[in-house]
Amino acid sequence: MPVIPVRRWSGAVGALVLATVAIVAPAGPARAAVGCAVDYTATIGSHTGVNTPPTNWRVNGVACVTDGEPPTVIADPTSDSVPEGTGAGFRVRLSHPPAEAAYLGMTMRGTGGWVSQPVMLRFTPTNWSSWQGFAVGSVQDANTVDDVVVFTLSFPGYLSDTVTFTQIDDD
Ligand SMILES: [Ca+2]
Ligand SMILES: [Ca+2]
Repeated sequence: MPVIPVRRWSGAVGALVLATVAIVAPAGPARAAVGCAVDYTATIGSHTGVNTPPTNWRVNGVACVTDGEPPTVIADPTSDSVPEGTGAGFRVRLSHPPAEAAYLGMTMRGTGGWVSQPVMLRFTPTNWSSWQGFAVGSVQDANTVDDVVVFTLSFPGYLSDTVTFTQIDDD
């Protein structure tokens, strides 16, 4: 992991505040920042304090992570069974805050008849960690096939996630 030195920070004993930080990134093309959590240790006189890494740290506009994983769309559950003619659903959120609000991209691929809400889920720098629900329904069909549909959930700059629903056919 590259180490990017913090050139300047300021504070006052008794009210230590990380007021201004200048980050000098190595020259070269922008790359997804992985594992760029920031730790610092401050030693002032006889006092030593260690911070907790910020959750909204970004490098080159890309959200960093504190656990070594890249920003990702998180769906739950990622698979489920749906009795024919009934409903199910999933919930989704982001692993890290985005730089700006955007709509979740959603595509469906599979077989059989499925219905879903005519809504778009939007994530912002403030609601990114809150689960948002999405309902899906299996349509009654005349065949005896356990149809399957896969939802692919995408967000700009994030790894996608998928949710697979398998119909439990009742014919
Ligand atoms: Ca059927
Ligand atoms: Ca079927």
